[in-house]
Amino acid sequence: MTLKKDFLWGGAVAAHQLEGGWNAGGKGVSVADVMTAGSNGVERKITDGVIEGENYPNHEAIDFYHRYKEDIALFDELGLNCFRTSIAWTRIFPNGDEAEPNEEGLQFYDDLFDECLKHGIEPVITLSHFELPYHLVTEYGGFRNRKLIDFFVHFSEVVMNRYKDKVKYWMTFNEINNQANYLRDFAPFTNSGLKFPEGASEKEREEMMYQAAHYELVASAKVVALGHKINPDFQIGCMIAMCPIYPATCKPEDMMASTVAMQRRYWFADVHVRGHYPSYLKAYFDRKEFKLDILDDDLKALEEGKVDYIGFSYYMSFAIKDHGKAPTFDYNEDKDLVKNEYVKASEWGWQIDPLGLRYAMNWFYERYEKPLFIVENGFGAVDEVEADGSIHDPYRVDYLKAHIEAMKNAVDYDGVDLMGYTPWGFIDLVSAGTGEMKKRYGVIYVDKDNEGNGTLERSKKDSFTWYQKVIATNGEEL
Ligand code: BGP
Repeated sequence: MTLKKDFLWGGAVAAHQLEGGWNAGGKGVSVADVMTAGSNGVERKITDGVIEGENYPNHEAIDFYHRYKEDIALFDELGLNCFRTSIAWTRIFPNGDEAEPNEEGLQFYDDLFDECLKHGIEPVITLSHFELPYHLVTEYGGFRNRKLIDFFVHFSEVVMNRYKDKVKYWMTFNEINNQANYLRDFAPFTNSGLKFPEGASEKEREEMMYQAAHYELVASAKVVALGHKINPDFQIGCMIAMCPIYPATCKPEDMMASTVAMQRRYWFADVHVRGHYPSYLKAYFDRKEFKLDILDDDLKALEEGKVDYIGFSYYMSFAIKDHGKAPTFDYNEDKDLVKNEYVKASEWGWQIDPLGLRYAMNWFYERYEKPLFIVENGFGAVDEVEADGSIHDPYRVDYLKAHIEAMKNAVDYDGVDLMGYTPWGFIDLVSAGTGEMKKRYGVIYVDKDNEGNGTLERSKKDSFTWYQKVIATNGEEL
């Protein structure tokens, strides 16, 4: 048998993309709650507070907040032994900076985790999944402010203490490395809540991004060290968005461009796992003359808070071409990424590359020799509901199957230590990037459209039965 006997088979979601109940039970407003829907290439808009009449898809999402019992019964039927979700920070601390937590919010997750455990499903918890309390943005400037370290540590301490006997697997910041690619005001795919001052130059934005990233990494390390004190059995990981960047050709300059682009995106993992900044990043900070607030105590905290495992998402790969400049760390990958003619892409342009998953697993494992956990993978597509209510989604099965095969090869042939696999959005939910419902990842269908119409009723797609069999055979039958 390729995979471990206790392999974690699950599904992944994030609180703000499925719970709804955005102001229920004393919950405060998060960054995700002030983002309007986007679609057809139009980006999500960030409003300055919640505006009457705007469409905020996260406000209702798929109403998991009220339907979680029925949903968890379905997850059990699917055969999941773990369920990855996040704790919405604003349910526990509505503004993010309070001293005392909101008991109603804490109780909600107690009930949710009890329900999971009753069904033999282990919760896998992300502490921050693009859900920063909005108040921390308006009042403090998000993670540009050192104070956010303490707020995050306090929130984490409260929930880790409260759920120490119910949750064993934790992750700190979802896809912490995304911010390397989004140097614009608090983009949907980041946790930092950065709002750049008017007229800030590219260099200034970049410097602020590194500052925020540093504070997040220190906060994460402090939480890892604290979590290990709260319960030595805790397994606490990081979470990296992994899209390998191949050289477009074997031209040496392309190869170097790929190496440098990988450093620029994945240095976050170096800090999480090794507990210190890599040489190439220190050289870059010096060359750019960034004035970063990095204290000796911070460096000590990084050293003392190394993660136990590497959680990562994998959806696609990229390719990069040298454009005549010497590849340095400030190489502009946005301009230099090229289409890879050897792979197909999804309707949203995400390049489909199952072998890239095996490549990514090898990249992580060779570099760090730490257990890996694939905590997101999946295919966003438009599904058609037949007249009889059935949903045939062979494209989704093809995608997942090819990726699970690649993952098994990494375990079998390359000896990678793999803890589990939790496909993204295994129950349809709101897309983080676009705010759409029509970009579906689920093996469970949810009746709701982009405009918010629908009964919210759940039904099984063909891929449900397929994934059920995969789990039941521990990945032997694909
Ligand atoms: C990851 C995020 C998820 C999720 C997924 C799919 O980057 O961690 O929150 O949404 O991407 O992206 P999208 O929803 O834009 O299709």
